[in-house]
Amino acid sequence: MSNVLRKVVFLVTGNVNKFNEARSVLKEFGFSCVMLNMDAMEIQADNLESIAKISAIDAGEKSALPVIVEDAGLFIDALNGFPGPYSSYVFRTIGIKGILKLMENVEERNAAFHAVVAFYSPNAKSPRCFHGKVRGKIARQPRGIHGFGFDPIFLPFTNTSKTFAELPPPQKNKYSHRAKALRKFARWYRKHLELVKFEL
Ligand code: ITT
Repeated sequence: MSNVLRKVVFLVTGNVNKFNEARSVLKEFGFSCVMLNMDAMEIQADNLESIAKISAIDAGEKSALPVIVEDAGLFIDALNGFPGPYSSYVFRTIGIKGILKLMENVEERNAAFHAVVAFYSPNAKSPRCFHGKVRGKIARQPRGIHGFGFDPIFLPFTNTSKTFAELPPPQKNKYSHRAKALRKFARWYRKHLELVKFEL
């Protein structure tokens, strides 16, 4: 039983797109991924790491499982990093339209997606974080049908002719912020599995 569970990563999220992206990255390392859609505490803070850590501790303690939480945001240079850690709220309120409005007549369109994966196990106690980042530009118009959130207006520098939403999921996963953070986590987790004791 426990050997099977050692191959499982519990991702706490309510976002099925995020889960699907994570699942295919973790599969590269032989891990299965289970979506834990639970009510974990989400604090409002000005950095992704604090948000991810607090959620991971809360979810790990409530579920008595080793868990990861992945928190991400879009940081736009010309807006001093806005919406950054407030991306979820901004997406739900002003959305892509609102961001494009704020960027009207702005020539400097550089931006980055950042992701932090926080791992917490009730046995290991202190959470551990892994970061991923991808730089690009904010498009003038939304384009594409894949992905989620701000993907239709993000043109990664590695492929500036296509937005993230124009790339099929395996291509976004080649160099997305989320994939980079998850790969760092997965490499570390493979080596440190003895920290995790399953009590199921
Ligand atoms: P959970 O907290 O339940 O995991 P969420 O959708 O709220 O799901 P985040 O807080 O990590 O996820 O992300 C905040 C917002 O940032 C999210 O709602 C999107 O609008 C945007 N975002 C994050 N990652 C993205 C990505 O890969 N592509 C496009 N937008 C993204």
